Amino acid sequence: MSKVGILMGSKSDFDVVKPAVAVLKKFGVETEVRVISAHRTPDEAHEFAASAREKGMEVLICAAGKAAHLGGVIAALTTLPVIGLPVKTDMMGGLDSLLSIVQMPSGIPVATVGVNGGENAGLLALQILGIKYPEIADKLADYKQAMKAKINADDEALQAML
Ligand code: RP5
Repeated sequence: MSKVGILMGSKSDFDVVKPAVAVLKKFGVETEVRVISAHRTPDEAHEFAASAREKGMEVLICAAGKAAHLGGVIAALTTLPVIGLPVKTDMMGGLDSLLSIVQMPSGIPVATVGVNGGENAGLLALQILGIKYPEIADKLADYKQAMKAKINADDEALQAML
């Protein structure tokens, strides 16, 4: 089965990354989860990106905060799709991270989810994989159906209360 590489710039990002790991695990997708920094360990970042495809990875998720260059640096070094996951910060609530990741110049796209959007990062990786793996697309359809059923049930319960 396919593999999603999940990088974070610091171990302090791990709580934000956990929901991505959890949803990929729930769908039976193998992950490789690493702490690699664009700034503090640039050689490791380069090595990871350069070898990711030959190691069987098909999508990469890069979580980072503040001057969050990890996704952009990795995307510069691979043709795999890169999902950026901005981490909330004390100073600007993660707006700094979000803009650092989403505002990539033309040529190097990073598909960015919301601040602390770990679950969406995992789901987006699954949707990309679903193009190639019908069993993942089928599970995603079930997931959406369950979400729809829950919202409909919530709506009915609300109507009954009013
Ligand atoms: C970034 O700097 C990391 O992604 C992290 O969000 C932020 C702070 O890192 P620590 O100082 O907590 O290690 O590189």
